[in-house]
Amino acid sequence: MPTKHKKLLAWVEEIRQMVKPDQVVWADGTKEEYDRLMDEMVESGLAVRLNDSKRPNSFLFRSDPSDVARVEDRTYIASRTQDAAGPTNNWIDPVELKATMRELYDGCMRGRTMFVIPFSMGPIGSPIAKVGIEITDSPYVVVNMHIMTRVGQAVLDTLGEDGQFIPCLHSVGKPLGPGESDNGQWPCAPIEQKYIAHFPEENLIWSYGSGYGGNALLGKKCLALRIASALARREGWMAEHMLILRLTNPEGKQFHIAAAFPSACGKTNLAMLIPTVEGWNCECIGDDIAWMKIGPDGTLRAINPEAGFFGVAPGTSYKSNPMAMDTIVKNSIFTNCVLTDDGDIWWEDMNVDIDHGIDWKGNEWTPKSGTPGAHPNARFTTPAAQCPIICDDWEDPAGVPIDIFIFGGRRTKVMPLVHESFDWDHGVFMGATAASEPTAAALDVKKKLRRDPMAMLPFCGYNIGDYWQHWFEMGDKLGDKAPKIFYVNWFRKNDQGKFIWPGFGENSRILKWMCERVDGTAEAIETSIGMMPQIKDIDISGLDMSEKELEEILEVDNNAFISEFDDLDSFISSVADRLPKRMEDQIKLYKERMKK
Ligand code: SAT
Ligand code: MN
Repeated sequence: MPTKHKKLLAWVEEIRQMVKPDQVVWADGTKEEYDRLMDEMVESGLAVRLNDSKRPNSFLFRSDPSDVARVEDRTYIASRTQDAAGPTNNWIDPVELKATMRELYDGCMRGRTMFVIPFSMGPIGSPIAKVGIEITDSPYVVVNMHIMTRVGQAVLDTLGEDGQFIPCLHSVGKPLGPGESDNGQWPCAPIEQKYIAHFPEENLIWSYGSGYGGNALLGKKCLALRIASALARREGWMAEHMLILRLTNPEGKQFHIAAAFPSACGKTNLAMLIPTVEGWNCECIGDDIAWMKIGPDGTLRAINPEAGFFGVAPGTSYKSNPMAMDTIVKNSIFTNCVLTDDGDIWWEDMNVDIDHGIDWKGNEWTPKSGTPGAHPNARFTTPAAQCPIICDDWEDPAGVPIDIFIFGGRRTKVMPLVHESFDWDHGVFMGATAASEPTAAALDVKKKLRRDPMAMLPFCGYNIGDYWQHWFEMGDKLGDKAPKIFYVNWFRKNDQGKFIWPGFGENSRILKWMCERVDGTAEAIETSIGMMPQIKDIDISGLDMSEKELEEILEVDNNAFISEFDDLDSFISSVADRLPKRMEDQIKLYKERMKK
């Protein structure tokens, strides 16, 4: 045994007896382990080794068509009371859920290896980091965890004999009979047997039936967001669905930005932005999750708890995100992408032409096939350290001081390009009422417009009303050191259905305005939704865009917002008696401003 931690050993033994694997293997996080597991998966037909001269040490996996994204309908917060989970979560009684899941787990690893993965979210040993132990029967999960987290003996060493860890149990939910194998098929359970379960009061995660992404790599959404958000509230810090980046202006002054957008709204692209504005520089710290604590100097300090990027592949190109393209050149895992005839990967909007390949379902494919070659939620898993613009301080255990929060979503109409909150409370309101048109990252979102508070709708592990209250209170604690809060929408379309704002690197023009607002050097005018730049405040020189178009996306149409009052009210009323008084005040003020 690689550890003397009694509680850990007891938990591993308890699970072993329940799931009845053929063998137990403790993951050590080494390259030898990674290579061995990859060799086995290639051998068994689950993985394809890509052409080494094109993409060294990289692999392609194809999942089951029923297992391609997070399943929000099957994701549960099993707190003792329904009220603790609140209106935005699926709640089940924890006792009942455990009974149901124990039955599923009973013997579920027959014919398989049970891996025990000690992992750290955050640099090993950092005071902000947390240790998790994932038990899984998926070697695909093990190799992904190698990239996405810090895995191995060093984690067990920091844990010592009685350190705290978060137990994360995962099974693909497909036991094998004697002599049976997966035959190269992605193993998973049918949808009605999938459970992604969180027990926030026990810091416990139980996942069953899915092998994909956030359903199975339990360090990410399950631990670093759902469990951590509940922990953070109890302990007075923040676990947010935010990228982290550093911008440096021509004078060398640094600004740190944390930005929250729903899944698949371009967070990874923004995190690796190459500014088009002269003299400004951007470095990436994280692309998905920020853990933030108030530091000794009173500023809000952020770390990226992850070690890799699990990014949406389709749409990633040298135009949209050259730094991601240069990150995934080697040592990467691709899931549900097209396999090209020369043994490389491809996806839609990669800006590369191919005329034939094997699609994500394993079928012959050409651009004329009439179906997407890559699944819209196809992903790459790649080490953060390989990103050419990864910030030197990205693993600094003390974190970076956040100056700016950005909220946003995908709206083709109504929401203008950018606005700034009047104050902290107003900024909390802006984040809380953020709305977006759904993307491919969740299988089961059918609504046209979904309110996605702070982009945490599927990730807040407790009552959303209490979460907003926690935000208000963090503002009180931060006082004049609180970050400024902005809201952006890069996705406005014109009447021909074309995006008006060019986006990508050009977003730096907007970030620059924000930094100058922090410095007090840029102007803004007061509107009904917040402080906004005027046309003259945004430099569009060199852009293929007219002043008239800029005017269109900076317009605030009160009537359009008023027409969404009903939607806002029904969302807010779901929070019922957990609605913070300060949020009520903000809504009143907002409506008054709209009707002026
Ligand atoms: O939750 S995943 O990690 O699968 C991806 C996402 O939705 O952002
Ligand atoms: Mn995300």
